[in-house]
Parts: sequence; C-alpha cells; structure tokens
Amino acid sequence: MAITLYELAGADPNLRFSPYCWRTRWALAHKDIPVNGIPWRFTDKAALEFSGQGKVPVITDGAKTVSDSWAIAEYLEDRYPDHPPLFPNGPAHARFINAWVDGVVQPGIGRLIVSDVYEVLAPQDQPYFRETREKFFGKTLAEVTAGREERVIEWRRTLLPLRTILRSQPWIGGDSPDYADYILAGTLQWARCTSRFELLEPDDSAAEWFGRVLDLYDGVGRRATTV
Ligand SMILES: N[C@@H](CCC(=O)N[C@@H](CS)C(=O)NCC(=O)O)C(=O)O
Repeated sequence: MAITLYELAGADPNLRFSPYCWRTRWALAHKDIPVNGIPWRFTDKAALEFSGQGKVPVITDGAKTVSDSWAIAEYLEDRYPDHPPLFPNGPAHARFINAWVDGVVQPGIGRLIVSDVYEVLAPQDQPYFRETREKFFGKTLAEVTAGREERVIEWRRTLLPLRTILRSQPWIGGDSPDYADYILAGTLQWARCTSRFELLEPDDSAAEWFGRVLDLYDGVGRRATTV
C-alpha cells in the first residue's frame, strides 16, 4: 500500500519544493515504497490538524501518522527493515549531516534565494511567507538576497567537507547512497525547484554528486517540476 506524503507546493501544485519533503521522497524511493503525494500550502494549517502540528512533511502509513523528516526516516527504517536500509551503519553519522545541513548549509541558501521562493508561492501563501520570513531576518526579502552574486562564493565554501570526501567515495553514504545523501540533496533540490540562481558551478564535484542523486530511482529528482 502506498504511503501518503503531504508536501509543500507552490502556486503550481506540481511544484513540490520543500527541502524536508524531498528528503522523505528520496527516502521512500530508496526503500522502494510507493508514495501518493498530496500538495499542501503554508496557510492550510487545518489540513494538518490530524498530525498535531503545522509543518510538512507528514506521512500516513495506514493508521500511522508521522511528522518531521528525521522522525519519518527513522520510522521507515524501523517499520520496513527488509527494504534497503537508509542508515546501513545506524543513524549516528546521518544525524550529524542533518544538523550540519539544517544549521549551516540550508540557512546559507535561504539568504541567497528566499525572495525567489516567495515568487513561486500560491497567492494565499505569499503574505504569510513574507511576514514570517521578514520578521525572522529583520529585513525585507529583497534586502536579504541583495548582493548574492558575491555572497554565493562564501556559501560554496560550506560544501568543502563534501568535496573532500568525494575524492575517495562517490556518495556521502560511501559506496552507495543513503539517507545522509538525501538530506543534503533535499536542501539543494529546494533551491533547484524554486530559483534560477546558480548556486553551484557545473564543474564543482558537489554539483556532479547532486546530479547523481537527481538521476537515482528513474530520475525522480531530475523529473521534478522546477520554476
Ligand atoms: N524539522 C522539520 C522541519 C519541517 C519544516 O520546517 N517544514 C516547512 C516546509 S519546508 C513547513 O512546513 N513550514 C511551515 C511554516 O513555515 O508555517 C523536518 O525536518 O521535517
């Protein structure tokens, strides 16, 4: 039976761009579990009431409801032990990647693309997004992304650990991709789906790795609707 995934969508319901929902999408593809994606918008909090909180991803698997991308990955691993493992050596290392991406890489991308994210949102979501994000940053969205052509150079440096390990292994997971790969790829996919701004230069080994993730599982990432 397919798992239902509530995932953030833009004005175009096919534009599914949440970094966290992409982590879950790839986790489900890795485990070869069919998924039924339901588009959700920031302001439709009522639709998530059943989950007891107001953010996506949320999955329902039969009678079971799980929210939070990390909790979902752990749930899938426990519930489907006979499917390919998301954490072949346990979750400890991926937990570090989750913290690094959420704490460093993703906020850095936000400061480069947040005004582009606003443009792809459904009209009913735009005032909410502007208000909450401008309050968070303490400036307008346009001010947040101003000067990004110069600032992106500094952000690219945050991926140095990835480039270093790619000299000796093709995936963050080692010889094959695992959930740690999907954490970082989900965050890059957020930018790929919402913004035309060039985050990574094409000859960057990090960009090549991301391309490999996009091609996994019949190109589920590559085929995603983008802006
Ligand atoms: N720690 C959560 C974060 C989930 C999250 O922040 N989701 C965003 C979408 S990318 C959301 O639903 N935000 C709702 C809001 O800002 O109101 C996870 O890993 O799933």
